[in-house]
Amino acid sequence: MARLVTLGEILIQFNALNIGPLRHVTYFEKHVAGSEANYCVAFVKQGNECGIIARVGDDEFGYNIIEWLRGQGVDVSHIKIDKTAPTGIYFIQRHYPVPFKSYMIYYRKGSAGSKLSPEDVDEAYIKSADLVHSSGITLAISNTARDAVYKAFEFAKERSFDTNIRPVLWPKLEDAKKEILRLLNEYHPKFLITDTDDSAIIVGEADPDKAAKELSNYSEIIIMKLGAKGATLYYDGKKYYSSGYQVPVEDVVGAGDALGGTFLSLYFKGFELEKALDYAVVAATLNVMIRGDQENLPTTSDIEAFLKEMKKI
Ligand code: KDG
Repeated sequence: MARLVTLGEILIQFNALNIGPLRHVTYFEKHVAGSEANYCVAFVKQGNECGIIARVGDDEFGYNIIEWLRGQGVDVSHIKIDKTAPTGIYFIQRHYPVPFKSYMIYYRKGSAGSKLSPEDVDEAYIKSADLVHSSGITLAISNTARDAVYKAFEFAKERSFDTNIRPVLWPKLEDAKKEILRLLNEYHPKFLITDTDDSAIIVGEADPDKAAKELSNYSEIIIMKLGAKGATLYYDGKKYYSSGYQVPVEDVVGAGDALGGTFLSLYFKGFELEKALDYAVVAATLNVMIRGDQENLPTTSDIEAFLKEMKKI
């Protein structure tokens, strides 16, 4: 069984029950979210192990996160309770003003999660993992969180990185570019998960093939997420496109993490890369059909049931 360790902020998500501008939304539904926690649950669902290094507040939301993730089979032994700051939260506005899009409104500045620091990174724990994963979100939330990623990557056997640029978390997009390129240059993570919005910022290319060519200077295996169209994999000079499925869309937030976490887990289970991508696209598809980032993450056999019945678009 493979073991993943991720580092990042775990958040409480309040997802609007109705679509439209939040000023007119009365009811919200609560979920546990945060990109690296989503990766962990997706990884565990395929029968592997995952632990997350993070901080939560000494509050109901912090305990909600720990209990939920423990229930999903995630190793929560390295989630610290920070008494000095609250658990970060965010709201999701859905399908407005652009249908099928979701908008995240964060209340996380100074949160416990952003206080993640190198002292939270246990060298032995990192060394026990087959893979260490983090994202551009963790580089953005604080200098100490960024330093924690560097420390973890230093001790990691193998690395994975999702560019996940959230523009509001960066003072300017130029900073996102600089910090992400610095990390890619220093560690050359084997797996790089990205999309064309992010590649346009990082390497100045929104064309997936051209962007992947640039990014192949840093990573061996690149996944370009293409939203409802699916995703393309680039490896060994080859390209493999896996198209998406037409399904009703409730909320797209978290779909990329579903895709990345499922792909990585199946890779470590010994799947061929292309088959792992096909399965990962199914995980992302199921993810957009509900509110919440983790509740619809499928097991391998759920994915197989889907593939038996559903046709690609
Ligand atoms: O990828 C989904 C995440 O963006 C969401 O769960 C919230 O982690 C989050 C963030 O920082 O945007």
